[in-house]
Amino acid sequence: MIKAFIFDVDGTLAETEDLGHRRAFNEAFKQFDLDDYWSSAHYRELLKVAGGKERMQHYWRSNGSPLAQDQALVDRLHRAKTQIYTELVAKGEVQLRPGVADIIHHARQQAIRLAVATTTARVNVESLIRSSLGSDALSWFEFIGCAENAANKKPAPDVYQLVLQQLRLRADQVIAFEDNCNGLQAANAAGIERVVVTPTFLNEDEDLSLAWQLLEDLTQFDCGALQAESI
Ligand code: XBP
Repeated sequence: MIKAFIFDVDGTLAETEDLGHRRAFNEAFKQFDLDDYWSSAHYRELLKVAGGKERMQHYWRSNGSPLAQDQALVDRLHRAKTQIYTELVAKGEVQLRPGVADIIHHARQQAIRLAVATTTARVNVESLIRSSLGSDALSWFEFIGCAENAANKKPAPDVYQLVLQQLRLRADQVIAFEDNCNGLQAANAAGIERVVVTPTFLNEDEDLSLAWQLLEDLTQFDCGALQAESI
């Protein structure tokens, strides 16, 4: 019987990547007088590397730029980017994807526990949940696994393992909701077989064949089937 839903954030709860993170990276580059600019097409490639700092380092490394080695600059840039991102989200510029709010409300009604498993920073998660679901919605999530508490980012299983441990649940007692291949691999590597994947335009070309359910969006997810299963 399913006891918890574990949600990825970026791309799954909301299309944060292009409208939020990419814009924030570009704005931070400007603030630091860097010429770098990431187009949507380029960002689609860069997304294969999870984590904002890791993504910038990968980008400069592949350009042969010395900035890749400058950890202090990467840290300062990432702080600026996070500030810009959370302000964008707080202004309501990023909306939940279709069906997400309904599934969360359904879970609460059915006493299905809720958690988050993401590679992004905790403040980003808090900002999105507050602005899109209301100021008390953070308390609905029993545990938030995020960049600060998982050593290795997706596709490593760390964040999912940590969430399962915190919830004291087995992998077969949860459903994970993801949007991309890194997330699907991370959940599978933690032993979670039921992974519902709802890709966005940024990752629809990825191999998502190992998804338990591959859906356009979460309006297509059948909560009724879960009830039948638990009878
Ligand atoms: C999300 C990410 C994040 C964001 C940037 O991956 O890769 O790194 O793009 O956030 P997932 P930070 O959806 O698989 O969790 O800059 O805070 O790292």
